[in-house]
Amino acid sequence: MRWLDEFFERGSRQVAQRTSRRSALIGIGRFLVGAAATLPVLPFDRVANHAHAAGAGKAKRDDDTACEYWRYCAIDGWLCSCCGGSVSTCPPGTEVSMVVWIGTCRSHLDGRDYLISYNDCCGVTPCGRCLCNANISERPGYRMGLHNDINWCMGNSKSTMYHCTVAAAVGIAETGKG
Ligand code: ABN
Repeated sequence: MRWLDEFFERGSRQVAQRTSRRSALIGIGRFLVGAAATLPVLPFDRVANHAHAAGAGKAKRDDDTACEYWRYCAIDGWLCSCCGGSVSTCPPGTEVSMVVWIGTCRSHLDGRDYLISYNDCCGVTPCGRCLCNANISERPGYRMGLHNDINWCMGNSKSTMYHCTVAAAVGIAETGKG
């Protein structure tokens, strides 16, 4: 059995010559990094978080003091519903702008597209609460009719001071499909 002893001795010497302690540590490190990346390390519940986030998003589409509220899809300004008014009424002491910005927003409630009139409320210093800047379908300033970063109070004769913006649904957008 001497040949068997020599065979294993030769094999172990070759392995020992080819590998060092450093390369063994590198191999173990690589294995651990690979295992951490491919295996689920801790058994925690990710589904609950997603369900909560989806619920929060939907709640905000119904909350007229949140920028995610469905009628604010093309708004740029302070929300009057955070400033003593509501989604469609100006706060007491202000007057509604004569000029408006019209946007089209899809309601998640019935899936239809609505024309939304974004009027500014004027005559009092800027409200400063709940600034929203959604700007869907807005175009740069040189396309005047398609730009919403404008003080619509400028058309009022009494005062051009901007306070906040309301979003009144004024019609249903035609699809053109008949
Ligand atoms: N339409 C809201 C607004 C007012 C002043 C300046 C920019 C935008």
